[in-house]
Amino acid sequence: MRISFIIGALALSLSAFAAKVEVDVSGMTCGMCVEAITKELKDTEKAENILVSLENKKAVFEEVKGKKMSDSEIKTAIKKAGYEAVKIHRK
Ligand SMILES: [Cu+2]
Repeated sequence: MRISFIIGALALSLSAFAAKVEVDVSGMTCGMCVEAITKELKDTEKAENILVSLENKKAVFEEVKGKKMSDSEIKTAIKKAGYEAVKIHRK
C-alpha cells in the first residue's frame, strides 16, 4: 500500500515535469506544411501532443517521458519537412 503510494507520487511528479517545447518555424504557408512538420516530429518518437500552428508559425509539443530531444534533433526534423526552426523555447 505504501509502495503503490510512492509509485503514484513518482508518476505524478514525472508527468508534472514533461518538458514543453515551443519552436518558431519559418516558411510555413498552408495546411500541408503543418502536416509535414507534424509528421516529422511524430516520426522522431520523442515528441507527443504535437500542435503545429500556421497562424502563430509555431510547433508546440511535449517530450515523450524519459526521452530528451536536443535542439539539433528538433532542427533536423523541421528541416526534413522542408522548413526552418528559427528559435527553440523550453518550458
Ligand atoms: Cu504548405
